[in-house]
Amino acid sequence: MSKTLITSALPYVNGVPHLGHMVGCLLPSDVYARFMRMMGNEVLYICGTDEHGTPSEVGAAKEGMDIGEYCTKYHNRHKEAYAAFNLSFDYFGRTSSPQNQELVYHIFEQLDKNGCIEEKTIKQIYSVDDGRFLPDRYVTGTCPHCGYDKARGDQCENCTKVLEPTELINPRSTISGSTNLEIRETRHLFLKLPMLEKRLSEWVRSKEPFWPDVAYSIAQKWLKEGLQERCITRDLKWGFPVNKPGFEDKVFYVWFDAPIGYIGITKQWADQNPSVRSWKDWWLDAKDVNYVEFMGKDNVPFHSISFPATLLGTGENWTLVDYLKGMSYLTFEGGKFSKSEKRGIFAEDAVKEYPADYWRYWLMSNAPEGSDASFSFELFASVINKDLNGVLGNFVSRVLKMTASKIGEEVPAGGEDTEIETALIKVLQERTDDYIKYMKDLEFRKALNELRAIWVEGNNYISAAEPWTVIKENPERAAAILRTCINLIRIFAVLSAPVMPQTAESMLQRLGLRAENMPSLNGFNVKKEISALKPGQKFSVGEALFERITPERVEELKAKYGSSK
Ligand code: B3M
Ligand code: ZN
Repeated sequence: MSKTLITSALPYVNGVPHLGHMVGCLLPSDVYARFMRMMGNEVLYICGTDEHGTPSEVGAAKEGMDIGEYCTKYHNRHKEAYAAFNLSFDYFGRTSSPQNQELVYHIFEQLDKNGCIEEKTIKQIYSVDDGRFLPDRYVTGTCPHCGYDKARGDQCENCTKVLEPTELINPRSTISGSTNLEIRETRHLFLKLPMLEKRLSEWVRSKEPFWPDVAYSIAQKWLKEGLQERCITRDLKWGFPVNKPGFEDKVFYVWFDAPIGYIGITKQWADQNPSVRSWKDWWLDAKDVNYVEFMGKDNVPFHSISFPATLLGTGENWTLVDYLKGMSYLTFEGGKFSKSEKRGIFAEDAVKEYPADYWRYWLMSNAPEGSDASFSFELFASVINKDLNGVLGNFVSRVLKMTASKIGEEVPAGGEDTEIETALIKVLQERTDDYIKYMKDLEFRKALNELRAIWVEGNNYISAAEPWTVIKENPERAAAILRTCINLIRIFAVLSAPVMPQTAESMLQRLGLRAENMPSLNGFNVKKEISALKPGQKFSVGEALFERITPERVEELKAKYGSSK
């Protein structure tokens, strides 16, 4: 069994996740983790909150809370929202854990020992009114590259360029809005990326055929522009204090400790679960690990350049990413999700309106893979009504109701298959193979297209076979058709399970089956699976699988969650 390590970018603990965050890394990583488990792989799926740095300091100050308590409060909120979305992490940890601190210190010591760290005196923005240095997000201003006027000191959200606060035009303090800023000198530690450039570019080149275009081109662009030394310490209170004499009053930069957090969180998990593998089996001198990372495209530079360089610089044999899935953005009703402007639907509210599977299905079939995608309640309603109600839900209820009323609540016996079934098996096998291939290749939109097409084949089959007509003349043959249809429900449940786990479970339950006993997707054989449910097996019709979303509800949702108009 091969080992698949999956990480989703660690969401900043401040604030709560909206649909854009969900589809930007969390949900696709979950679908992939579920899929890989169903393929029979040993999967470790890790995520957690990114707790250090200015975002948390700013957030805690806004709420007037102690920063540690603030992080715990929001860590729990993230955890609950993801549980409600059925994200199947093996562990959801925290970058502020002692385990992460231990790893950060170790990695830093190795880098320092190998001459990859340099001390430099630099000029930093100091706010006279706030009485402090203003690193990273404590400064807002105009991006020198694209002119975006709300660029943050660490990165421009608009053009994704990584910035130094001093590069911003018209800088102002994020804390007070003050423009009474001075440049003062302070001493910091830098990671000597130029020294690692050659090894790094060889490594990036070795990934060429495997990384999706976005990720590979971002990494190449960075390498072409030439790597610069990156400051890895900050004048902040919140963070891991630097373990080097003379720097104890500074902390490590959040982007230094956050990716190491993937390893730290694995160690947190292993420490709490003595029966599982050692964290090293996944991360250090690990064998047969295929490591897949999910993230928004603005995170790609950190994952394809600075984090791998950090690990390479230790001279130790750390697991490096094999496949990096960088997602584009999801917009809300044509604009940005914005908490402050009360626009956009947040994960914890979304599941109060409709079950998680509605959102999971919509988001995955519209995943912003190649380019940005846009969410609107109209689109949401139309997809749910058409695909989930009209195709999948309709098939399930039609088949079970008809069988129950004409024959009884059990898989019917008798009758022979004909060439219609042979043709059905052939087309379903082709589509299933494609579905599995796209999932393996992390091409989610294409995979979801196939999944929908598989359900459509069920409807085509029942329309062509017409059991409701056949039953009058030839009840045996009608029994065979309905038996095939009930088996299709099971097949649809199994294939849909990575995307819609609760729906799959509900479909299986109706057939008296349990989700734990689903067949492997590896080598999934339609011919075999289509007769897995034998005559006599009891079923129950149950409620409709999905609810239609009416135009009135759409208006209601728009009024409640805003639209950008
Ligand atoms: N917290 C950025 C973000 O949430 C950052 C990711 C860290 S991954 C190690 O977009
Ligand atoms: Zn910019």
